[in-house]
Amino acid sequence: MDKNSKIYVAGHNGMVGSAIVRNLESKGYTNVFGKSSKELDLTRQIEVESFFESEKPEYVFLAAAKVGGIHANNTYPAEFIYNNLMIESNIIHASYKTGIKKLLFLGSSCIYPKHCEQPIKEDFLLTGLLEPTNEAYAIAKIAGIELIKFYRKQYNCDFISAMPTNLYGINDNFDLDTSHVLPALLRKFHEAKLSNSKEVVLWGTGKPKREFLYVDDLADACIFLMNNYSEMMHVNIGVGEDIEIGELANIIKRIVGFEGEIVNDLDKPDGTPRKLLDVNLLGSKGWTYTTNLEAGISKVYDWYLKSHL
Ligand code: GFB
Repeated sequence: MDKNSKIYVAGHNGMVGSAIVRNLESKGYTNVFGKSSKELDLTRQIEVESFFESEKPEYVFLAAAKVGGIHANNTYPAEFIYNNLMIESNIIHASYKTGIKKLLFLGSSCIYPKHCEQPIKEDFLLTGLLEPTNEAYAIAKIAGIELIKFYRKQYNCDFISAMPTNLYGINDNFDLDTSHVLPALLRKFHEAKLSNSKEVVLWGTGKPKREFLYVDDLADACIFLMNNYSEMMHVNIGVGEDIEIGELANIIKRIVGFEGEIVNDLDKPDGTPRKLLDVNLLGSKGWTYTTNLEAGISKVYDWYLKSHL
């Protein structure tokens, strides 16, 4: 990408898209733009095609998606599969039709089989059954990877895919029904501290392990890939280590300064036991993360205090 290339970030108001915009602007890219969902409904093919025809972006970051935590994925599977299939199909096809220079599609580590060998290498995709709580979302994201692969194969499009591990950061969703674990726990511990509650409820056993990547690191990796990677294989993005949810809860409890107890709600699902990514492919290209988990959580908590009070 040149500093004045026309760059469209689909999903620029979300946690990932806004981090990509921040990173591009900090690197001196001057022609970065997005469209809100009110201005452009990405599930409508006609709207997306006429937007691409008139705007003619050169580079596209496909960070628009319907996303959510374990409960949202499990409760609204039709919405997760439909919206994600439509958004990615429309953008990828319109990008092909208007001949853009390059596109990066973002998936998720939940595309891999539930009982995958760990750490998970890129080529373990489609080697086993998926985790049921997020099967709808995973199938949509797998379809996105395959679209990217086959548009490259048949039409020679320079389209690539990146698979981030569990993400967190500023502009995250803090709604307790639909959020992921990290923002949910930050909010629960914070509110429990303010109200002098004796306990905070942790869903499930606390035993599953998750890998967490700060969203500004993810954005940096996406721009790195856009500038340095043009191959068929999707690329894992992560930190290369994971922790138990119970341990994560203790870290957040300490950062927030809550002094009560943590109790488990065993009626809530654990989800997949573990999904640690093998990040050697990205490492071999020369990229690694910089924000460690505690520093990242502290940044998000500072931001949360400023923006939610
Ligand atoms: O982050 P999370 O919702 O999603 O949950 P997944 C991770 C783990 O944290 C699960 C536990 O074992 C949850 O039961 N957990 C404990 C909590 N307390 C809470 C809480 O208060 N809220 C939430 N949300 N979880 C999602 C997928 O899976 O991860 C998506 O459903 C996507 O498709 C995303 O892949 C990255 O890591 O289980």
